[in-house]
Amino acid sequence: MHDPDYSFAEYAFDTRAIYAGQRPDPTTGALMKPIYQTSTFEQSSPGEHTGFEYSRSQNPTRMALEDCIASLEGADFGTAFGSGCAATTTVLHLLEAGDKVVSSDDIYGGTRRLFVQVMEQMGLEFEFVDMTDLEAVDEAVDDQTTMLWVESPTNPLLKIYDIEAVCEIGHASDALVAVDNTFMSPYFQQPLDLGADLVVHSTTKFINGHSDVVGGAVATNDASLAEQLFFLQNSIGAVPGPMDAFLVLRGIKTLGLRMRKHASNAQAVAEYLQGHGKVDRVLFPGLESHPQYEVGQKQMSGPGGVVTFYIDGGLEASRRLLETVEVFSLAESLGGVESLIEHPAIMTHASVPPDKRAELGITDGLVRISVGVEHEKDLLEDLEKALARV
Ligand code: P1T
Repeated sequence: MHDPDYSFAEYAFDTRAIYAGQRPDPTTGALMKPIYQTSTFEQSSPGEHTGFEYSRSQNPTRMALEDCIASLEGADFGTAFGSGCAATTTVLHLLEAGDKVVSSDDIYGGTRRLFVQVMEQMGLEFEFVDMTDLEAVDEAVDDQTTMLWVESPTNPLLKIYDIEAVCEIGHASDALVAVDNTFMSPYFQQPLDLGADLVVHSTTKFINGHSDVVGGAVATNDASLAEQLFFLQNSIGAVPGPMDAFLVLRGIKTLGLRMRKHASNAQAVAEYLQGHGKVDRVLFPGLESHPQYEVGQKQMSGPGGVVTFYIDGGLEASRRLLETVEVFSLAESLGGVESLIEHPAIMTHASVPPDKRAELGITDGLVRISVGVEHEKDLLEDLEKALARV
């Protein structure tokens, strides 16, 4: 039922974002994909149906979204989920008890929690390595390793890993490589082109872009992996509803426009912060001072919209800043049109044990900003006013 002929493969990204997977409704000509808000579909005789039986298995609105995301990632197959964590959970079910996953050390706190507090209980083993050190990755991969989990750039420290090199290491041991591409969106990075087997998204972030849906997605070019994913998607059942699928489809239409603005605003914010006396260090892929700047230039076509920095004065200073900003909202999440600011140690990465946080550098002075698409001047003035009161 998925329609590869409607991938608009020959068109540019911005065009695909608007049309891919979205054939006009054959009944009415409706340009926008209808919200097929139904749990089930009528059959003419037992087992004889239109290709749609039950909305956990197939839903036309969800499938349009899946085809659109696949097209943007340069993938043949897409699957959508009820959250980024649901997408990750489903991917991990490709593995079996006894398998080992070698994962980036700095990852979204909820992903680490899922790995260590849920999946380890089910017999998977995880080893976390700093993937900027390719020798360490090579050493960690052993006979038991069946998957490498790569988040790049990482959340919250924005470390950039050489995806092509990590894929080579994984594939030399016949391990699958899954890349969480949430921070870049397919607009700035396409991991399948770099050799990854699976690309995973929290569509809650840039892909939807309007902070009104929680969702996830997985895309692949491998037909046998896709078949397993469709089986697991239906069997586990962590699917998004039709309304959420519709909203993400609507958000996606402006993905390119938004990413360009996120990136230019974030560049301005990062450069401003880098020159500020109360800021110790800024981490942003668009700054030449970023330790993996060259790797980023090689595999990403833009820096994204997230900026992380260390403020002088620890928790007292970061708390003051977070309480004082007015245009920025103090909230978890990222990738929406509105600028958000948050404290990883207390908020998004609270579930990471304190010793691991300290090891990684997720300290009390660390602040993460998701730069929205407001006017640049208002964002810089807001930060200036708030930093003056720190
Ligand atoms: O929240 P959910 O849609 O389930 O997505 C989980 C997830 C997966 N991968 C990355 C890189 C993420 O950043 C997230 C969610 N992150 C946040 C909520 C956050 O504020 O960092």
